[in-house]
Amino acid sequence: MSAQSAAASTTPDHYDVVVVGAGFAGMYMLHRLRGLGFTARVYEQGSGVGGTWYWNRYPGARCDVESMQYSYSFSEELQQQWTWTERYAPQPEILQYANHVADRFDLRRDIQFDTRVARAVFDERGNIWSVTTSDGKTVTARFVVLATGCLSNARKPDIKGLDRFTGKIYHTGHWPHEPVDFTGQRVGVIGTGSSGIQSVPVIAEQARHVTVFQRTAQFSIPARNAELTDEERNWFRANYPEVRRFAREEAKNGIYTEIPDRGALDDGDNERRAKFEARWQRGGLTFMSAYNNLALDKAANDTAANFVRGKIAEIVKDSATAKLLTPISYPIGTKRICIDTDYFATFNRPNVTLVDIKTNPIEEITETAVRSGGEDYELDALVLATGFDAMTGSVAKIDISGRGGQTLNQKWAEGPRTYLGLMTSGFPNLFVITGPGSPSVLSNMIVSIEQHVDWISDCLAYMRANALEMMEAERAAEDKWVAHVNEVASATLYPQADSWYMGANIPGKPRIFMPYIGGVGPYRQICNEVAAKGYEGFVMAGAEQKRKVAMS
Ligand code: NA7
Repeated sequence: MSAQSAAASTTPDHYDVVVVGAGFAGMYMLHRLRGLGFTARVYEQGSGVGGTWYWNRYPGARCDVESMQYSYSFSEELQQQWTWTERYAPQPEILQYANHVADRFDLRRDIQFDTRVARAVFDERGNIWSVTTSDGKTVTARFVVLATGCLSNARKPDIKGLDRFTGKIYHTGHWPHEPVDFTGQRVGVIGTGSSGIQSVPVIAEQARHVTVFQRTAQFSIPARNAELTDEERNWFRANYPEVRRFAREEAKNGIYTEIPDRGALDDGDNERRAKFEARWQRGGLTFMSAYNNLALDKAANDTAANFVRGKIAEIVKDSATAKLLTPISYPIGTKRICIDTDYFATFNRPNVTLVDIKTNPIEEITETAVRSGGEDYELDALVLATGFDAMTGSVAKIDISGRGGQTLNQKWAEGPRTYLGLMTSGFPNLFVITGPGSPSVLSNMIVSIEQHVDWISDCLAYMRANALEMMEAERAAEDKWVAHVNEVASATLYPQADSWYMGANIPGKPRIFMPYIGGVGPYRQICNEVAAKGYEGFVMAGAEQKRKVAMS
């Protein structure tokens, strides 16, 4: 960014940076840009901040990363002063936190709500983006940052007759703002991912009857959610420097926990069972950190999977239901593991029925029922817990046109390709936060968001200091990175599951393991090294001539 562009940026329709989305990524991006003196405009399609936590208001919605860790670390005052009330924060509290951050850092004045970015076109001669919003306005910006979220494009399934249903239809990822009362109703829930698994027990307490339509059984670990004590909060507050350092540098998934020193088959049966039992009793995502090879070795993975299968058999009284709820078709953890409160036990309630739509797919939805296996399940309301077009869905909704008029959707038709998950060749000055090719959804999202925002901020400051106005991923560097992302993924069990990580939940979507599974620590190091080598693998150019920046 040149001194001239800073002057130009004072006009109302030009910004140094346009940020798309005001979730946790967009908010922190704006805060950093402001701190560096850049002008920025954030467009947000919702009426408020919070992104995922703005939309996902379904009953029982809460984070599956512990609240003391699922929080920003960039402000010491914020992390010392904010009080989380539960081990896993419920959605309303996370949204409250997002609003608090927006107010505390005075972010709203640069965020335009209720506005979707419809189109972004790169002008190669001026190295500038034209960004058109849903209100028909066009602004220009030197840089565009996509902070559009990974699980933000709620997907309505293509089921025959869905629009005919006369009762209310809700999507967990697009839940109404006003309270929904299921009292006395027969409610159908389609989908048993995290959203279904969190909402079914809560809906079952209110509704007359809940019918759960399951296509694939899920592995789920108890959350063991509880009120946080002052002692627990204070421990984190006192130890934040080390907790955050560990999450960034040492933990594979950005979560502070013990790092396992051995594989599952290195222990005898009793010892292994005791370890799994301890993790099960503690609850939460770190169940999968009991051993260091659960994601790598099928025989090791089987020990964990069988442990959980045994728990399901113990909890669920009806053996046929227990069998149906038992995941058998993929290794544990290769579909995002779920964290629940009483999910399996809920099937012991007389008002809850499980329907196997794998064997008997839904034939159609009528005015009043879901029809499967020739049977009509009469319902008053239908909850679609059918997930998202993950990682690329929200980006794909924007018509983004780069060099030579190529669109991003054209370029990514066979699957997303990025360099470091941060940029994609042919689309200069366009950054993605927690995009495909970065640890993203495999990690504590806030750790990954902060890392990307900081990297992008440093990069923009570097460009300004060096009078550079164009940056683009080199094709060769991108190809190498994509190959590396694939290679690391294929060494794991992850590609064996039909998961949203693989794009498998969207008919026709290319099957590619989208996030980078190398771990947040090594990934951060790679990104830092790339920057230290003068942004190796990127082409950078000033206003006058295109030149590759030499190592500084
Ligand atoms: P998920 O994890 O994608 O789960 C969606 C569920 O909906 C899953 O059980 C799907 O079955 C099911 N589904 C999707 N489409 C259909 C159709 N057409 N018919 C029947 N069933 C269907 O989404 P969530 O919202 O639960 O969670 C997303 C992430 O948010 C989660 O992983 C956490 O990271 C937080 P399938 O397994 O594909 O057979």
